[in-house]
Amino acid sequence: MASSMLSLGSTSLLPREINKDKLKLGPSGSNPFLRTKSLSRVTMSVSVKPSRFEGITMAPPDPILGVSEAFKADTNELKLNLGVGAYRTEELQPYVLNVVKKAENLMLERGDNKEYLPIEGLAAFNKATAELLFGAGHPVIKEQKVATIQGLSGTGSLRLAAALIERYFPGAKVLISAPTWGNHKNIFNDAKVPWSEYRYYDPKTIGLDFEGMIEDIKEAPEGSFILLHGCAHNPTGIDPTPEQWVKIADVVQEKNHIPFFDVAYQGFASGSLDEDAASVRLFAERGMEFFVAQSYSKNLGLYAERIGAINVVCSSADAATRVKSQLKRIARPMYSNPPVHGARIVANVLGDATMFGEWKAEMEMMAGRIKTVRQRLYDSLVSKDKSGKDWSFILKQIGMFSFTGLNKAQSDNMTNKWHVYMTKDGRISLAGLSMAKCEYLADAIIDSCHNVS
Ligand code: PLA
Repeated sequence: MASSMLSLGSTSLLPREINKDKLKLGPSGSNPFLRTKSLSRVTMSVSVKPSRFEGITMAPPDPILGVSEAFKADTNELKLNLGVGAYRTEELQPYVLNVVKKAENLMLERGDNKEYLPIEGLAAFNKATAELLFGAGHPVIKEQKVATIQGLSGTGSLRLAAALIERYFPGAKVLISAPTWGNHKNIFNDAKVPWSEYRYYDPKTIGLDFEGMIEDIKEAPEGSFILLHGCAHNPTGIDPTPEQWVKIADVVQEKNHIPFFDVAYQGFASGSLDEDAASVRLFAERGMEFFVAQSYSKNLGLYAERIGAINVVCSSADAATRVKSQLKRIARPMYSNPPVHGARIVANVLGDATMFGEWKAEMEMMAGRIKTVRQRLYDSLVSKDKSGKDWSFILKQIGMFSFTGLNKAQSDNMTNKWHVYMTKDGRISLAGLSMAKCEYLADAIIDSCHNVS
């Protein structure tokens, strides 16, 4: 089309004369991309390559994944990427678990095919993932009350559940913690599910605002969905205590709310898969109906394989069958069926006692390394900072992240002056930190904290 509109010289046609009927690019029919110039007797029409997408403005960079893009563009050798929650070795290299390589080798040896999976995903994966969450032999599993379908990791699984909520609970609100993982809001916005926040983090105590949380959950309209981080709350690293979980379950039950767990770090918080599933299991024991999204990005290091699941615990096997059929109906027009590779890795690792043991050992190693750098960062801060500031909150936080309390200007200083890349809410991923870099990071934090307001 572009070439037919470009003509130079005295024979050129005015834009209005070209494709008059075909070009309906503006309200008046004029083509905004054609510019006409009159040079004495020569009329020249030059077309700028037309785009139908002029109305599409530039989207802002993603607050988390955009940080990795900025990091890549920085050429300074001191640079440190503490933005995305991705595990790195002490040498700051990505890590593929040995047990994952072993499972992949097995798959190659077996010559597994590349046929489509069913819409709900790999059966062996769905069975194993629900068992990992609730514990094999749990009544909800034995009585077939869980609708599990494989999702595109945690994000895709959350999105499926959000679509189910939008379709079957019109107008119901989802309550999310303030703050929460940035993408939660996008997921519910895109699914057209209304949400509001419940109090969670108290900047004064750098701890959990438990009273506020309970009050807000109590005040939410009956039958709301309450989004809870199963363990290792992102971004704060602050989890309720077991006693507080009991109270949360009490109010959720009292108000007939529907819990919606996001379990993205099972095994990464405490190092124990069972301990990290305790919150979910507490709700299951009460016979409640609820959602659980799972991810294997972090605990099995399968980030790019996009492997996770959505589980809906129902009060009967019959309800679970119906819910599952509707989840499949949502998935089919979105992506048809999920990828097989990651599902096979998880199914192999979880389904083999030896490999399962190897996985646990590697996960403990990863969780352990994060704990060690957490301690080293704390030690460096305490020994270098002469202001008397209490840094003990760093040790109290758990999981991959530390919520430093640095504000946006201070976080900008971390990046612009120190080349430390982090999210603007003050979160740093300790999984991307090495022992060798702790002192440098402490210097950057102390400078940003005391010299920038
Ligand atoms: N839920 C929470 C609470 C998360 O922190 C993340 C990932 C996910 C779900 C989804 O991960 P998945 O889709 O890969 O399974 N959060 C990361 C990455 C690690 C991200 O933002 O996508 C983060 O840096 O916060």
